[in-house]
Amino acid sequence: MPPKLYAHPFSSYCQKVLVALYENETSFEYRSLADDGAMAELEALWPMKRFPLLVDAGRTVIEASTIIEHLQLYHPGPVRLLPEDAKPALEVRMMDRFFDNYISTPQQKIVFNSIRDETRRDPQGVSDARAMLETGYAWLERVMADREWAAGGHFSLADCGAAPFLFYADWTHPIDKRYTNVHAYRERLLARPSFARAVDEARPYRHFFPLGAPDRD
Ligand SMILES: N[C@@H](CCC(=O)N[C@@H](CS)C(=O)NCC(=O)O)C(=O)O
Repeated sequence: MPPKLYAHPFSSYCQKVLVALYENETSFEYRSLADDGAMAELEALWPMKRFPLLVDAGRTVIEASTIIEHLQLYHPGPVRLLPEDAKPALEVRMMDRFFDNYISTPQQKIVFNSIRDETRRDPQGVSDARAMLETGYAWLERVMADREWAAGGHFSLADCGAAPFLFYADWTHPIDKRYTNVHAYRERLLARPSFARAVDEARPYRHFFPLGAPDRD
């Protein structure tokens, strides 16, 4: 039985895993959370109701990064998303944490704030999130000065997350034009067939973007 992925095509964390699956053309059952009943199934498996979630041979795997590591262990393909050697793998994991904690987390904070009732909004939290994104962009600009991919010279787990997170971060808090290395990296990610496919699959849902999706990728 192929692994079963609970995911929504418009979700950044789900796209992170979809990129990994598409990189290796891994067979899987796509249980779309846009379909009736799928959310209830997800909740029965994982009361946090966060997605993506993978079910594979009786194991329930949570968290996008762990799912990608699981896929590499149990369904390896030609593209190694984590180096075999522990030292370069550590660099990949470090960059993966950077994109989760310092790009995606503040980006989501701004979006979630915007869908709250006006009386429950958090202007200080949003201002802190914008400052974190600015600091993150500036740091990444220096890191990407001599890199094609986030870590180790090859497309990796870190790029799987960077792709959707920089995609939505630029919609939410535009990356300044002076960050040319970050823009060039975002473009390379958009041109990668695995992510281009995830972006295409999510196009029908763009009207859901709470801040209003711009008329561009
Ligand atoms: N730490 C989780 C985060 C997953 C996450 O936040 N997913 C969002 C969709 S992009 C979600 O589940 N949102 C629904 C909610 O917050 O209730 C991971 O790495 O997989």
